[in-house]
Amino acid sequence: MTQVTTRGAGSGWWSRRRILGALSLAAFVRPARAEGATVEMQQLKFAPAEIEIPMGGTVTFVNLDLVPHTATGEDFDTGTLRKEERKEIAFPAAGEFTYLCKFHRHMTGRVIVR
Ligand SMILES: [Cu+2]
Repeated sequence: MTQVTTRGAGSGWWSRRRILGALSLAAFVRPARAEGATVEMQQLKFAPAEIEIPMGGTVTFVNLDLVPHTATGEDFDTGTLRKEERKEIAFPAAGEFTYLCKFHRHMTGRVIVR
C-alpha cells in the first residue's frame, strides 16, 4: 500500500515535469510574441505603457499627438518625434528599460526584453 502510493506520487512528479517542459517549449515558439511591437504616443501617454518583446526584437514608437514627444531611456532615445513620425528602436539585450518623454516627464513607459 505504501509502495503503491510512493510510486504513484513519483510518476506524477515526472509527468508534471514533462508537461512543464512541453509548456516552456510551446512558449518559446509561440508566434503571439511578435518580434516587432508598436507603442503609440497618444493623448500624452504611451500605449501600451508596458510592453514585452523577445531579445533582439524592436519597438516602433509612433506619435499620434499634435505635440512632439520622445521616448528617452538610459540606453536609447527616439529623438523628437512630431505628429505622425515614427522611430524603430532595437533591443539586442535582455532587461527592463524604463523611459519617459523629455517634454512631458509624466509620460513614462517600460520595455521588458526577455
Ligand atoms: Cu511628450
